[in-house]
Amino acid sequence: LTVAFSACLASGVSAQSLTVGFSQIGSESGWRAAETTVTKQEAEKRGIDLKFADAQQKQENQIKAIRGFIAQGVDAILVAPVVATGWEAVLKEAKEEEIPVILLDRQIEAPEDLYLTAVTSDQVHEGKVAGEWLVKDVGDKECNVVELQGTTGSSPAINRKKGFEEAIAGHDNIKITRSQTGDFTRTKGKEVMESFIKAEGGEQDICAVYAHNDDMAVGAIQAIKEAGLKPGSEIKIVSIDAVPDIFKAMADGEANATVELTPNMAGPAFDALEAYLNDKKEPPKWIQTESKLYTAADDPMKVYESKKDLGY
Ligand code: GZL
Repeated sequence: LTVAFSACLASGVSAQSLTVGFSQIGSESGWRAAETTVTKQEAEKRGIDLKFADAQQKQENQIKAIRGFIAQGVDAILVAPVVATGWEAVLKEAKEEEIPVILLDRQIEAPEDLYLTAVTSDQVHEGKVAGEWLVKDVGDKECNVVELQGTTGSSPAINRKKGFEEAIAGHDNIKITRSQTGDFTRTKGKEVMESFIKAEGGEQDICAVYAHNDDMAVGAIQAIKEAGLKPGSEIKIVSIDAVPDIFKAMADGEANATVELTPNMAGPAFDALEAYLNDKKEPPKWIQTESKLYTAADDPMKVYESKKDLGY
């Protein structure tokens, strides 16, 4: 047995590889698909046995999956929480079993001792960067903005709205005249934009679209074109994620700006987890990922080429 054990160590395979459960929201957007791809790659790199569960954007499915992971006795649980509330009971069950939980890409309203850390961007900042771009682009021209919100009750939807409103505050020429959830999907983004155009009329009433993610922006672009209007010029398009297709739209002159969100939340999460399990190192409660503004001036097709094979 000793020989086998030392051979195992010698081969660099960790004596006990970790088993981690991952409760993923779904595949509502290109960005979410990329996050899943990258998380599986990061687990593979570390010899982590990843148990994956897709919740089709339903919180009750996530809670069921987490209970399943606890019953399996996994070493840790990753959760991308679809909404910000309703997690305390199930996280207490994980804590009772001493199974650390790490949040990916969205925050929750719960006592911090119920999770090891949250790996997310600063979503208020993302909304602010998007708003500041529009303020600069519009100058003192009158500008009615329509807003496509993310999933109702999710931290990105709450925070990105807050940040954008902070950026346009004090610029009375810029107003959000319509705001509705498109649930982070292209289909809903298109449907809601069609209803905005019907309600508001053409470009004379809508100067810009602020979408909480690129997928809803891409849906809106389709609706604007089908209405015979020009996205990217008559109606400016600003969103968040920096998925490949928004750069294709920029190259076609149909989109204007996006704020990048890295799909690699799992790398920092697994690093923090291993430091915690191996050396009892407590990570900060928030590990913040970077945000970067891209506009049509940033060689969009080059950026598209650099991202197109990353699993979006
Ligand atoms: C934000 C993340 C959002 C993405 C969307 O951190 O939760 O969820 O911006 C995805 O594309 O649906």
